[in-house]
Amino acid sequence: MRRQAYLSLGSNLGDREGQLREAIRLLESVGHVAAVSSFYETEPVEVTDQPWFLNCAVELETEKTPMELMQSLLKIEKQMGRERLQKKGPRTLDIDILLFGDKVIETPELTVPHPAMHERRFVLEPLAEIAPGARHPVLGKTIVEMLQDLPQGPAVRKI
Ligand code: GSY
Repeated sequence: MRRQAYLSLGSNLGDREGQLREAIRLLESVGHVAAVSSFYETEPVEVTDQPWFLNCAVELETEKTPMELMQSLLKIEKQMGRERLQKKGPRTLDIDILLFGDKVIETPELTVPHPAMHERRFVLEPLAEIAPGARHPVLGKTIVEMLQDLPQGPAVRKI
């Protein structure tokens, strides 16, 4: 069964744009890349003493289960040389599953919807471009509604 997943991609080390573009290319082997947002220059959150990120959102149509998708995304991150040196620190590539159809998943390995997506402008602004009316299955709000609820926060600039 083909499902619609929304992903957040980010990079703040090395050739950020090249890495995002290569990751999107590799995602074609995991499913059909149905939409890609603009790229956004974003101020880091949580660990603020690190380079600014380049972020985007992707809509992926896939036959994989959520766990299979997570494994495929980890493989792409690894293939692109990601090392986890510091928790929430700089990285060449990060791919998070934001939404997977209307599924709600809570396991030790994977939480969907992504537990922080509704608090992150760097996630919601790109996502609002490609899926403004997609609904968070737990909060019941659309992406645009979640974006409107956000206080002004760390900078997010479309490039
Ligand atoms: O969770 C994704 C990695 N990440 C980011 C990010 O992608 N963008 C911004 N602006 N800040 C971030 N902090 C972390 S951790």
